[in-house]
Amino acid sequence: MTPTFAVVGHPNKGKSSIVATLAQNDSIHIAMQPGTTRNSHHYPMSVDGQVLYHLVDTPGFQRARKALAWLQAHSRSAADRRDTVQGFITQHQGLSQFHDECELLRPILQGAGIIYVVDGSVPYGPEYEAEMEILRWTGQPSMALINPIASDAHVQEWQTALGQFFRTVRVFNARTAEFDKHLSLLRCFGQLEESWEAPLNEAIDYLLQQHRQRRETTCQQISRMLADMLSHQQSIKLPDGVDTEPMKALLEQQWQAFQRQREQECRTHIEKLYQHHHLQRHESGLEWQQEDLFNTDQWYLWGLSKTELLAIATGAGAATGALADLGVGGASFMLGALGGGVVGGVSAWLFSAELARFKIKGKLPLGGQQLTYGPSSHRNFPFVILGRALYHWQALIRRNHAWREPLSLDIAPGDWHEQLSTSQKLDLEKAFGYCRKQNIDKAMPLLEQHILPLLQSLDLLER
Ligand SMILES: Nc1nc2c(ncn2[C@@H]2O[C@H](COP(=O)(O)OP(=O)(O)O)[C@@H](O)[C@H]2O)c(=O)[nH]1
Ligand SMILES: [Mg+2]
Repeated sequence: MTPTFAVVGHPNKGKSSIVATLAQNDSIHIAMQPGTTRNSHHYPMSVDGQVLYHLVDTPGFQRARKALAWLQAHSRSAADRRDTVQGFITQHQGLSQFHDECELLRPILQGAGIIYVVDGSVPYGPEYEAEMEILRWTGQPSMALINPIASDAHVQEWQTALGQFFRTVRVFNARTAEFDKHLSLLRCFGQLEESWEAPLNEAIDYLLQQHRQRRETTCQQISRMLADMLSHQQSIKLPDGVDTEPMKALLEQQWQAFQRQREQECRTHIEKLYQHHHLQRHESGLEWQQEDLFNTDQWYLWGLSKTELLAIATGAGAATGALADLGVGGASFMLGALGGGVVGGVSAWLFSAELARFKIKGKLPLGGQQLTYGPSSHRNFPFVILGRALYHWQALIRRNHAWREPLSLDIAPGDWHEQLSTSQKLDLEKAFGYCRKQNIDKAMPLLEQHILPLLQSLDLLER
């Protein structure tokens, strides 16, 4: 039988949040108001169609003391307690008085392990004891989780109290716990009952494998996006003799629209890969801070300092030493240095917004002329796209499925570019060059080869 865990406790302690996080399901209802979950729901955690374990989200206890009083009045000895709980469910089936208690106890009597959830930011109180006592009467394997919702002010106190009712007590923050914490919690679940150990260990192996696979797919997606964006040209055919000048703004706009749309497509794809299906719903409120792909003033936000942007533009770090020696700091000084011929003409438009150039081809076979914009020849543009993609991915993999707020990109992009050696930068430059020449087959393996280690370096599990 697939191991099943019923997540139970007081209303509004993060039960649904824990289920959402551990089942990687962002469609589970998480509410501000207590008591909105009225029935128990099973959520399977599956990888490649194989169900690894079930989590049951339950309503909270509503009348624990009264329920316990009923149980005590109907039990003769410890030997009949489980049966008494069964009798309680049968007796109150379909009645409103103990509806929530019946809902949460039923999956437990059907064999689920008990995960009792409390909030470590509020003090312990004896009113929880009736709940824990009822759970004990079921005789099912159990553990307690302290979810520090607002703070960890009372965690210590809870640990002491819970320790008297549960053999295993863990602190687990449903919203911020990182992936390795999920795995260690699952390992803990596997310890509750002998027959659960093997399936839970298998589940952990599957999840680790899935984690690596997703990272590899992300790498392919980002590489493909880079190739598409860097190779993109926008063309328009015009009759002979027509002035091409008025068409340029339109063409440039179309080119930019393609770039934005392609980047969005990649993001959505990666979000779906990580089972964040409802992120889009929040898109109206989605604020990508400082985010404008074409605002070159902001490019340094995407993981490259201006010095580095310059260094890359002048040949993959070849000029870094020279510039450092010069003590180059501000952009104006740098432009001065450029004017002085230190790094040559290639960087003359380094800080300009000119991402690509126009070409006109006359005398087309069927007559007319063709105006083309792109591919981008800007040396920094690919590094900016890459930085933004890494940034988005980093924010995404740190996001548990219990979050309902819009994805915000408030994590600094970090020093990803510092991971790159000069030869890697040169290789990436080479790949970007293939893209610009629309030689995607040659570009892809090089891109994938160098982007995967970048993803690994941002993955907390690898640290
Ligand atoms: N900051 C924070 N809020 C949480 C956490 N867990 C739950 N919440 C919030 O607490 C409320 C109740 O959470 P929910 O999972 O629906 O609790 P349930 O009633 O026990 O299922 C919701 O507003 C959640 O957003 C947490 O770990 N951190
Ligand atoms: Mg709930």
